[in-house]
This record gives sequence, structure tokens and C-alpha cells, in this order.
Amino acid sequence: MTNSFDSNFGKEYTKSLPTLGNVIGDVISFFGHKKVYGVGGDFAANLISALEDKIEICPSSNEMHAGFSACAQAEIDGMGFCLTTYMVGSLPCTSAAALAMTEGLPVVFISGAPAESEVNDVAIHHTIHPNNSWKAQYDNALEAFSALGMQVIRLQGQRSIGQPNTAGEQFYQIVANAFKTKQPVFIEVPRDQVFSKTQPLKLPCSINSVCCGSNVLGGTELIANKIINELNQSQKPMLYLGDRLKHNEKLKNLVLMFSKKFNIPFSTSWFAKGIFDEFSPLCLGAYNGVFTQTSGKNYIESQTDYVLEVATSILAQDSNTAFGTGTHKIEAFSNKTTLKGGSVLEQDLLEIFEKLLQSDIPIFSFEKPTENQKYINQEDEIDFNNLADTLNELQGEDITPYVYLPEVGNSYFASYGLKVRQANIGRSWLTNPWYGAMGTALPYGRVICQKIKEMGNKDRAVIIIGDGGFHFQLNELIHFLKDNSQVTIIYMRNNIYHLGKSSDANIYHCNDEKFNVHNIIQAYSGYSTTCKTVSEFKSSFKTCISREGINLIEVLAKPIEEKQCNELRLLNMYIKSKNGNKQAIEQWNEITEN
Ligand SMILES: Cc1ncc(C[n+]2csc(CCOP(=O)(O)OP(=O)(O)O)c2C)c(N)n1
Repeated sequence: MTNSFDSNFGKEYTKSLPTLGNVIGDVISFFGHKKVYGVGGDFAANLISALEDKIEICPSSNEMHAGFSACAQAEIDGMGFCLTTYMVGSLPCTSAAALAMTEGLPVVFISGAPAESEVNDVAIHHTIHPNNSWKAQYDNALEAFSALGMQVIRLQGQRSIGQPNTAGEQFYQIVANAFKTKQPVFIEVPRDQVFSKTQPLKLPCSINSVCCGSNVLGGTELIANKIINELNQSQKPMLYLGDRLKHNEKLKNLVLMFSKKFNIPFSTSWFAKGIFDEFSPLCLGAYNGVFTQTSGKNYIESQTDYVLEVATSILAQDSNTAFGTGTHKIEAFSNKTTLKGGSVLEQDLLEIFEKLLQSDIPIFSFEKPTENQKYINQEDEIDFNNLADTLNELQGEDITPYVYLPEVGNSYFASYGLKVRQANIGRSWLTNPWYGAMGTALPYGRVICQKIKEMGNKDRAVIIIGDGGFHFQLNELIHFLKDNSQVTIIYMRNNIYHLGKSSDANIYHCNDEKFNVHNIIQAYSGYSTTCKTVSEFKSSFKTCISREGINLIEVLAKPIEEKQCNELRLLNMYIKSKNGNKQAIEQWNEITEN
């Protein structure tokens, strides 16, 4: 099709037309990003050429890792971008896309695709069909991502003489939608369209103007009045904060100002861990019923007389509500106002908190309950049962915030015992707590290390990971080396996939006694050591966080009951009691009755 736009819109307009590749670069930059994570391939080659001068395209060790890194980018920077080739490259990202859907992350998965002129009767390599197929199929990746519930699009070229294509605008609109809805999107870009001309965009003046902005939900005044009324009758109110605050810095700051102005303490859900400073005099820690051990627990359960719950999930999520054990006192709290937030970008909650901040509310007297001092014998073996307390001692003595990246497995559950500082990068505990995919800690850690460096090296990245989890993804270490990242990895070695293990079947054996992790770390020019006792661990940890590059501490964890963390012991007891185990039923009743 000819590009005879001149006679239609005039020469000046024609001269102003950018290429699609240029617009894609501008839109990615507009949403605040100079980085994309990906793996190349022939269908993505034109996209790479078009973007490489504007945007840093960070290579990942495979596409799933690129997708996970883009998820981490969305967690800390509000939006993530992933670039792959057609089908063989995009399909491995479906796991990361599912994670992004579940965790509410606006990640843009961009895939190269066959040229529009290539789409006809000929089967193209990387498409999915056997050699006896009767027809060519091109849309499997679009359908696969769409099946996850995501918005998907293949950008379209010019269709009408004189009318330039609207592919640039299509790209902007779907990316803006990801931003507004906090959901991932999938975009295929036909390779012949990358250098074709598209209609020019006039981008909004800032990211804050992307959304229509106005809150169409009414009743703010009435809701605020109800809360003011409740607060005026209360002596010991509390805020209970959910993870939907993680992508709304403005609302998060308003809520914190509100808490501070009226001296109202706050607690968070498990999934909102890492967003707030748990060392703050107003923070009662992350709460999850019987699984909580903080000193704040008693205050929450026996002293609080009114709860204002903010930005928690619409649907109750089992692991965030004490696994349905009925011990989550806030879930069933009778004197509670729940503000879930229904409007785009929580505009309704912003209005309510702006109003509350100006209202006539008493200043409450609150003093944080003193921390139960935990005694740790420094010569005890270090294991999951004392790991969190040991790290808490280290973090308590160190003003440099640690950014914990627990991998799914025992490490994930043990990490709920950690007390976190407010990190300079905005998050001090980061994983995929709800989706629970193993294989993310290193692709996430890589992004966090880059971010820490960009922000002046004021935090320390600490990955806690089982041996099964480490072996899932250790090829990503090459990028820590290339990026010259500073990281400490706590390698909890028990030679099996322990969490969820239900027999001695071979499938649970993820490691071998003969495996030497130090040789691997040496290959990545890193430092490593093995620690047996708490005191050895503490001294090695201090060395690791002060060294450049990759650092690893091997902990020889024992997969036995006494060495498990409290959260896991309870969970296992609960599961056993549900399965009719008499001793477990008795133990469970004893714990939950008081
Ligand atoms: C992608 C993925 N595969 C499988 C699982 C199920 N799973 C959860 S924890 C776990 C074992 C973890 O073992 P390891 O990393 O060695 O840590 P440990 O629990 O032994 O400390 C498995 C297989 C999962 N959550 N995600």
C-alpha cells in the first residue's frame, strides 16, 4: 500500500510522521522507563534496532526471567516492560504474565511478530503446528495470553490510502490501560511495521494526566462522616492497611500523614509487608492471626476498639487471612469500616483521606507495646527456626535498610518473622506472595540491585532461598556479574524440596550431597562461606553486605520439625488437624482457644 498521505493531510503533516518504533520508544519513556528486560530473536530484531538508542534493553538468561524481572520493575517503578521474539520467546512469558495478573502488576509484554506481508498460507517458523497441518496459524500467542484474562493486541499497519496507520496510538492506549488497571497486557508488533510511519501522538503532560482523573463515585462526604463519628467514639483505633497501596504512593503518603496527625497506629496485611517501616513508632507490624508473633498482636487483638481497613483485596485470600483458620481477628472485627477502593487508581480513597485529614478528630494517646525480647543463643545452630530473629538482630543494629527477597519455599514463610525498615527504594520485602511462583527471587533481585545502585547504594539486597529454588534460576547470576551488582544470598541448603514434601519420592530430591555451591559462586567471581552457628552467620553476614559483587552464605538447614520456623510449624499442625490427626487437633485447640 502506498503512503500517499501528502494529498490527504498535506506535506507538513506527512513530514511530521514518526515511525512506529519511535513512538513505542517515546511511550515506554513516558511511563517512566529507560529499561526493558528481554531476549532477542529474528522477529524482534527491528524492534531492538528501533529502541536501542532510547532505552536500555537488559538481556535476561531466558524469557521467563525477563518477564519476572519486568514484574519486579512494575513492583518498584510502577510499570514493567518485557521484550521477546514471536511465540518461542513470548510463550515462556505466560508464567510471568499470570504472576502479573495475580499480583496486580502493570507489565507490558511486547513481542515481535511476522510482517503483515508474511501472513498468508505459508507456515512460518516458530508458529505452532505440525507438518501435516491443513492451515497456517499465527495467533496462538495472542490466544494464550488472552486466555489468562489479559488485554492483547497485534498492532495494525496502514489500511487506507492517504490515512496513516494508527499503530502508535493503539500501542499508547493499551499501555495506558495497563497503567490504569494495574494489569499486564500483551502486544505483538509485526516486524514490517516497526519502521513504517504512524500518526504522531501528543502525549499527556505527565503520567498523572493519563487517567481521566475524575472520581465518579459519589458519597465521599457521607463515608468520611461515618468514619469521623466512629473515631470520635473510639479510644484505641487502628488502621489496617492492604497491598493495594503498593502502587499508589500518593494514597500511601496520605494514609501515613493521617496516622501521624492523629497518632493512630497501623498494622498491615501479610501481603502489604515491605511497604511500610516496621520500626516506626506507629507500626504494629504485619498481622495474620495465629501466625503473627509480633508484640503488636496482643494490642491488635485485645485492645483495639475500632479498625479502619484500607485498600485490602476485594476477595478474601486464604494465606492473607490466616488460612481460613478463623484466627484473623481483624477479618471478623465487628467495629470496623472497610475502605476497599473501587475507583480507578483509588481516586475515591484519595478523596476520603483528603477529607479526613482536615476533619475534627481527636489526637489519640498511643504508645507502641514494648517488643518481646527474644533470646538467641549465639552458639545454637543457625536454621529456619532462628533465621528471622537473627536477621532482626542484625537489622536492628544497622541503619542501612535491607531489602529482603524471599523465595517461595520455607524461606518465604520464615520471612514473615522479619522486621523490616523503610528502604530507600520504597520496598523492603519483595516476592510474589499470592501467586507463589518459585523461580522469581534472582530475576527480582537483579532488578532490585540495579535500582539500589541507581539510588545511590543506600540499601542492601538480601535474597533468602532454598537449594531447590536456587537451582531453578541460578543462571540469572551471570547478569548480577555483568551488572556488577552487590547482593547477599542466604542459601538454605537441605538437599530437598522441603515445603510441601509429602513422601520420600524421588521427585523431591532437588540436590546432591556432592554439589559444591562455592565452586559455582567462584565462577561468578563471588565470595561464599558456610555457616553453622548463629554467631558465625552474623559475622559472615556483616562481611557479605560490605563486599562488592555476589556474596553467598550456605546454611546447612535440617528438614526436621524442630528447625522449622513458627509459621510453618503452625501451618503443618493446622493441615494435620484438618486431616484428623488427634495430637494435632489437641495442639491446635490449645493454641487457638486462648
Ligand atoms: C514454579 C513452581 N513450581 C513448584 C512450586 C511448588 N513448590 C512450592 S515450595 C517447593 C519446594 C521448595 O524447595 P526449596 O527451594 O528447596 O526450599 P525448602 O522449602 O526446601 O526450604 C515447591 C516445589 C511452586 N510454588 N512454584
